[in-house]
Amino acid sequence: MAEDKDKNKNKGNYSANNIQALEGLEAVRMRPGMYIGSTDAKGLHHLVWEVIDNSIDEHLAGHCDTITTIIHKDNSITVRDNGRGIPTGMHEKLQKSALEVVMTVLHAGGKFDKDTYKVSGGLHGVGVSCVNALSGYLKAEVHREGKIYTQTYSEGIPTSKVEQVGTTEDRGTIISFKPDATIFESLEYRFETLENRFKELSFLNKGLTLTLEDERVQEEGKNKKKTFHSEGGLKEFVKYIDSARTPILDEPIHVTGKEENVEVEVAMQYNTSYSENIYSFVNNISTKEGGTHVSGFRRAVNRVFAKYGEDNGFFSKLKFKIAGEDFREGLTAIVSVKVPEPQFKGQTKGELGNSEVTGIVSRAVGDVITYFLEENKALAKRIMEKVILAATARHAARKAREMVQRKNVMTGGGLPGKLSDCSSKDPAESEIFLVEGDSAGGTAKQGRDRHFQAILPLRGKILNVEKAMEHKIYEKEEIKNMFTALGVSIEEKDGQRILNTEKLRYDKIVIMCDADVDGSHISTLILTFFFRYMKELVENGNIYIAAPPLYQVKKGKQSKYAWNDEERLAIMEEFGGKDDTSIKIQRYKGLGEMNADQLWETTMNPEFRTLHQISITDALEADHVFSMLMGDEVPPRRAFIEENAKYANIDI
Ligand code: 0RA
Repeated sequence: MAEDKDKNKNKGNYSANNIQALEGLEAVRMRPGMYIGSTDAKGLHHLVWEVIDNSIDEHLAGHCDTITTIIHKDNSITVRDNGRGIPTGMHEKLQKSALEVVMTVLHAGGKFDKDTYKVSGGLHGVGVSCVNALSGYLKAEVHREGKIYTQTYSEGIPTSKVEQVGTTEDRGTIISFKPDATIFESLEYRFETLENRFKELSFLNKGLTLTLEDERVQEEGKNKKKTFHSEGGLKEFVKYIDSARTPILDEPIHVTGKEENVEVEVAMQYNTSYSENIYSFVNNISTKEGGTHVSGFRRAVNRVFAKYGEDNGFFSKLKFKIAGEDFREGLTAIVSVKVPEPQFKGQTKGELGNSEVTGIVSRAVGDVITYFLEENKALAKRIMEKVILAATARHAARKAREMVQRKNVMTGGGLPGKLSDCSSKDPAESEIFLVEGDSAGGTAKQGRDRHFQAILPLRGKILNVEKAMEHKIYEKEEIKNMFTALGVSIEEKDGQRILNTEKLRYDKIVIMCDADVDGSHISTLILTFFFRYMKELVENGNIYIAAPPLYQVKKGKQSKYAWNDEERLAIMEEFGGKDDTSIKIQRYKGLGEMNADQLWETTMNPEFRTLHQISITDALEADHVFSMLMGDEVPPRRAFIEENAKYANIDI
């Protein structure tokens, strides 16, 4: 935070006539929602925020270090601060005490006078007069220049004159109010709600002590009471947020700066998690939707870390570009700015719009992290390693997917060269055979009915999806071909991968492999692939396994196929018994041993073939079998990447 002196340098002497009277409080009571958001529990608590904001402004102006809030038994509230006290002198234009003006004129409070208040705390900025209008009873007590003044109100209307009621050595303002029961749906204050905000405010305003006392609840014979105070400010805030995480830096990086009356304070820490947590505030108000201050912060982080990484050769082995988000994996940061005239945008007005703030934050943060990296080479290296890790993981999976899909789009659905497509464009009648090996592929191409049957030869072994991470999968020609040929794509919705099957080109996808051990291994592989990457197709019943015969049994011109030994023996019996030497048996070692006609007859012709439709349980089983075959479980992402990154070959 800036020096107090600096802050008050241009501060003109406040006098009662600085206060601009604007409009009556009738409007506030007519439409409370317009001023405090709502009349439910949220609006009820908003009254406290409004009063507190005024006291915080006093703190920001360097005149107040303690704010005490009491929840009374009847749910009325008292907020006391040790600021300068609301001025009590005569307001010349209105011929009233400034205190009365501040309390009864909407938007008075001095906040509209830029010279008087540099920083306004309230997002709504409606001021204490709104609280007054919405209170059945309110009492303002001012300790100022050795005297105590009070005035009471009901529904915002004075019920007494401003009176001097005594003398004092203290300074400050005490506001007591009871929310109007005819306006609020709920009158019950929640200790935790106030507590959470006070805790946040103590971090955001280091050195300020906030106390919350609840007269409704007794603890150890006394009122429940909590005090919030932070000397570390945002640094402590970051530690508090990250208390369940493992930090990477010894201490959070801390940034303070001031430019064009915009104050910037940032604290940031890296932890070993994968999530990004950026909290932002404008004039102590949380900006849930971010805005120009958060953009400025992100810009600085991206710019400085990217430059540091490049200048120091950290990224030289990378075959891809690092993205902004890679610098923010495992980053917790609080970005707090104080802006004299904040402009809020967005649906909930939770986004800062002032464009000049981006550059101001970016410069302040950029300078500090540049310096930090130069001064802390070892930590800088750790951060860079983390960035590379994040980038590798992100890039790998996402880019691989994108590539497959981009290619799809670029080629306008251009089909893989290896695909022998069918002539029908109607998915309902179309089938695709995924055939193990080029030679069997060739046979299938000759044997098929080209009207509705497409052939895509695959080298099945290539689909070893067990050891490869998702990204590796997409680098393989076979996989890309599969996506393109089928016309499906993976999309991300809310971080969830979903398969878009709207453009699926074939309703039947038939895996056709040799009927031997190898062949079954390959079907398992392909099935596992579908299970893991195109589960939707399995669920929809699009996946089939073809069943080529194992034997051909011949006698003279007679010929029959057998799918197992039992069938073979039965056919042999039929042809004259197993001792008949004229019976010839051919065992098909592979699809390639069949000619095109045979393959058509036995395996592809819908009239005679048997297709085994794959259910999700089959696929699950395949997945399980496969995992067993290949040994251990799919290694967790991090372990996997670390293991591979060790070999300095980031191209995984
Ligand atoms: C107007 C002008 C000044 C202070 C305040 C209002 C003020 C309002 C509240 C509400 C709760 N606590 C408050 N403390 C101060 C500036 C006074 C000066 O220049 O002396």
